[in-house]
Amino acid sequence: MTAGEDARETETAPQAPSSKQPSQVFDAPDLSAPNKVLTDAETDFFVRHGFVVKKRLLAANAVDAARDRTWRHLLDRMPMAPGNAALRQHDRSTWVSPAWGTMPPTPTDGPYAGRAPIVHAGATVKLHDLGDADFLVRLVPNNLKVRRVAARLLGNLRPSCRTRGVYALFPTRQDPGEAETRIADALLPHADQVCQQLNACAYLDDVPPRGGGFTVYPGSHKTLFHAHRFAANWSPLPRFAEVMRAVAGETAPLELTGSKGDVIFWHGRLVHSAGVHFGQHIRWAVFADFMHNGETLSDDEHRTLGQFEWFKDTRLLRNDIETATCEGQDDDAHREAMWRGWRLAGR
Ligand SMILES: O=C(O)CCC(=O)C(=O)O
Ligand SMILES: [Fe+2]
Repeated sequence: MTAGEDARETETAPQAPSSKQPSQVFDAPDLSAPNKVLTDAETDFFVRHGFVVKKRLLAANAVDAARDRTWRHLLDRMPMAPGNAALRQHDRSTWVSPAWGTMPPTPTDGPYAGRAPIVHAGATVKLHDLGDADFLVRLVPNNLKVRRVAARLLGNLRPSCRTRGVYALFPTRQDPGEAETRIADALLPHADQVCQQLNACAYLDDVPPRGGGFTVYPGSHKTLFHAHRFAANWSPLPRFAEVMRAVAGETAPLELTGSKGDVIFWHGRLVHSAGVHFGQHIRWAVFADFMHNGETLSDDEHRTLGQFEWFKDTRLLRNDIETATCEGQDDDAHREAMWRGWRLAGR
């Protein structure tokens, strides 16, 4: 497996969309209201499309401080290729197509087994080892404003101990005109593994159009929900690959532009991709996971199932709901199955 595959494709199921729709730049509507954790319009948007954006939910000064700390970590830990100019936080010319040095191979045992602490593939860098840093856990999953929204959607949350880390997309040297013709090819639509109920993607800096914004396939959470045997646990049915191909071939994905401090809440079954990027900025995003506080499998049980992903804050549920029970039933039964146990179902 090449470094590129390691970074961008191990999240994915066995899926190889034969044709893909290009993404459309999307500035999500602000459906919030003062003093409301979540308005009905926001909940309805989430139910319908599988995501909702809470604009500037994180305090700007806390985000700036987190980005500075992330830079320090990056400069500390990332080797540059011999002869490549050093990366500098305040010199944008050094951000373009950085040539990273060689990293040690992915550990096969120990705390980082299965996924390197830092993964880089070309312009993508995933700082997983920063994922449990206090400042990040406080900024995103344990931030009261974030947690209230997650709880309003999902209900009783499992305590959060980490994020997946900071995912940076660096600018590359390319001709925007030419890049424009390759938008669909640049996308890697996929669904994540382990236990997927609710996720957050928080922007640590502004994300302009075609600047790598998190890209979602609206409505795909409903289709993908029924392509799994269980409601939350990774359990693709035989038709999964075909369903993925249909989503990638037929759904116009939305590239979410945004501002520093925006938080995108997305349903765990939503098909998504890192966004196309031919801008000059670095796309900085923190990914976090939320799930119900139910009984989960042990780490060893996850290893046996090939589902141990140390950098995520989810675990397989021991008593997950079987989705197949609503097979052949009407739309209401499907809807009921999909939101069973979620707080939003009983609002
Ligand atoms: O960086 C992104 O925008 C997406 C990353 C992603 O989907 C993943 O790592 O599973
Ligand atoms: Fe993903």
